[in-house]
Amino acid sequence: MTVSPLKQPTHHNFSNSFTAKEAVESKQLRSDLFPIHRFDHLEFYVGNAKQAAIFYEKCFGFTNTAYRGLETGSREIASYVMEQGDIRFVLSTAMNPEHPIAQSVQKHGDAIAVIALEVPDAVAAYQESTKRGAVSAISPTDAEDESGILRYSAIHVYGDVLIKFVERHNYSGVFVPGFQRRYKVIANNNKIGLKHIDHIVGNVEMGAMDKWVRFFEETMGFNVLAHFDQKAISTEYSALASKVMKNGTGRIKLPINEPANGKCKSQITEYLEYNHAPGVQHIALATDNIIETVTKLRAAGVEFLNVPPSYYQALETRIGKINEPIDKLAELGILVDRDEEGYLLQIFTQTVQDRPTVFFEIIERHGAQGFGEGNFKALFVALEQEQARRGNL
Ligand code: TYF
Ligand code: FE
Repeated sequence: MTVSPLKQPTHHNFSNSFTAKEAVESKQLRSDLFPIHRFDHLEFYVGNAKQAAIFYEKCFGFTNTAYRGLETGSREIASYVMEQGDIRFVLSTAMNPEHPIAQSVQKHGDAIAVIALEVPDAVAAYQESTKRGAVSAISPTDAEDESGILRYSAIHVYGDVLIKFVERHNYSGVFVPGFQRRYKVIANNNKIGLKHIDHIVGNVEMGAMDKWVRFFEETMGFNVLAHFDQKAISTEYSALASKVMKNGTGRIKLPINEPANGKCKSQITEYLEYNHAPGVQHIALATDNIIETVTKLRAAGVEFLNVPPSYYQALETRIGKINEPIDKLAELGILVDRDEEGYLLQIFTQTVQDRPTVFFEIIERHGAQGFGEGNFKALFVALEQEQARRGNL
């Protein structure tokens, strides 16, 4: 495999420390500055990728499709590509303490390091975003092997997270150059039914949300799809404000949360304290049969947030009639919300590492394009109970 840089970065403004004033730019830029096909993958930096791969395989139903490590000539990094439906997670770990992945794990614990987007043109995505102020992380680079050329580039987003642009139309290999195919089908791992990434939520410091809203508007051409202010989603409960950014096609949805002042310590503040930086808080994975998916996840040992039984007594008054077995939803702890366009079913896992940082949402949409606003109160009460159990309220 050969790797060659294509071009040097241009000027930049959107560092993690720029001020609001520096970020202000004209709003005429807010339309697709460059197309994005889909989420390409999410890369996790972890302490033990071999064991994490087994967790995502046995508990979440992913299949390990590609690998790099000592056996394949990768001396510094081991990585496992885990796939299910259109979802691709890459679990990476370092072989020595100076490696940036080891440094990341020391600071954040296991965490999401890269949000990779598949684009038709990784040079254009890089140039369009950096010339509007995105900070360069990786200038356009070609990686080549016998399966073709994969082109990529990356910019910095909140915390230590990168947004990577991956152009793969000239590449036919299993993942990217340097990886070997490793297709293992495990009898019980292909029926969980997770289909695609619905949204990926970032937590930023108090007061920083609007800066990152402008980052997505100005450097990536995203728009605000929805916003939830402090009053709407908090008061006595774990307080936060949230704005949902989406790209032109609406397929890429990246909400941003910031802590707000409430009676107790915000759940976002708790995240920031343990992640020691802003970063990715939750990944929503879509299924078209949430009852089956959650039944299997629970059977495999995945733990979810518990909502009080009273939630289900009040349900039909709140959302009206839906064609779902309410008793089954109650048994599994699945939440329901409705908006003008339809309804959605959702549930949240407990955090998936020792630090109270990253967790998953499982979501099934029936028309509704929202995020479960009607569930925020019940959800935040449940989250607050978990915070209390950790002594962090
Ligand atoms: O993505 C969302 O907005 C919903 C609700 O800390 C939510 O999944 C928002 C904040 C939070 C947990 C869930
Ligand atoms: Fe969500």
